[in-house]
Amino acid sequence: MLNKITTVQQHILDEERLHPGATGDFTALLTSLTLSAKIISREVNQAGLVKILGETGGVNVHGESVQKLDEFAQSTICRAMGHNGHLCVMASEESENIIPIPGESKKGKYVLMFDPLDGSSNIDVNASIGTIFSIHRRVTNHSPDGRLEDCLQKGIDQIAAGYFIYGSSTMMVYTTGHGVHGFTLDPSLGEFLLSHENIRTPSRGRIYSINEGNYHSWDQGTRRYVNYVKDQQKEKGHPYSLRYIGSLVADFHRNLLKGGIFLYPGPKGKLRLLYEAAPLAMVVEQAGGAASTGEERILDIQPASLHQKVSLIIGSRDDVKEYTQFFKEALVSAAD
Ligand code: AFP
Repeated sequence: MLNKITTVQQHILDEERLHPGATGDFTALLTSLTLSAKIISREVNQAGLVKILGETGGVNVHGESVQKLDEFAQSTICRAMGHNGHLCVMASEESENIIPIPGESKKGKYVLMFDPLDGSSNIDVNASIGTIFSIHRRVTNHSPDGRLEDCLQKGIDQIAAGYFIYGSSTMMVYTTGHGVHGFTLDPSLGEFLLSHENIRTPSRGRIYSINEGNYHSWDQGTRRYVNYVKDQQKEKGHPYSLRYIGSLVADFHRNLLKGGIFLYPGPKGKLRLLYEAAPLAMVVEQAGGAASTGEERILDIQPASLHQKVSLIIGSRDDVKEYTQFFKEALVSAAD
């Protein structure tokens, strides 16, 4: 028998039905998000044409002024999500402060955190980029408007998380805590269709992804770990292959499907807890993998500020576990 055809809307609706008393608001919320991604995807696919078909002064073929793609993605998500009545507040990697829902719009019970266009330095070279999102239920009830407190929630309290990847095709990967599912956009239909049901990441991979140029600023544990995965112990599957494009969604997505470990270690870390680390940590754990700073589980971190940065070690469970052993051993030997 041929595989069934399931759109992302049907899938979200089925997931929502697992929760007794669900109102349909959550389905509507995620549906609006898929609309934003389709608009961003269309723009990303035309990125190279702007210079060819557009006019000087940043005007495209439609006579519209050309925005930088990351600004475009940010404003598209705000326009699509700010008026649907399901959110009380948003926060984005591109905005310093929380993004209130416009005054005239109905306020809802959900909070949206997002990185509108992750890996944007890759736009000009046609490599994959993505949008990362995370949804929480609001925790304040002082007024219809959400507050900073609603945004500063632990990853463990996310009710959904995922990403869109604008690559050789556009995909949506998401979880609501019942496994991880992937959908591929059929541009001719304008629909995301279920293509990767119940994704499970291998418990161990043979890929490591890290910016090796930063070697001299890494902590001792990370250096030892990276030297270890590059050694010649064939019985352990070493040396691992290095794959790193510098676009977190693309590096993460490959490792999720094939197995592997992505590392952006300290001392300060570069990646943002709320817009990058926590959403992908929920996805990877739901797929059977793990995410850690080396010292603690990403999902257990209580955010202190909107743009807090963390070290991120994420991917196959056994690889992440092995890294944390190296990291902790190095801390102990430094203390002795
Ligand atoms: P940009 O959005 O500025 O390209 O940053 C991308 C990113 O936040 C993440 O997607 C990459 O994994 C990481 O930075 C790459 O950082 P390095 O360039 O320091 O390796």
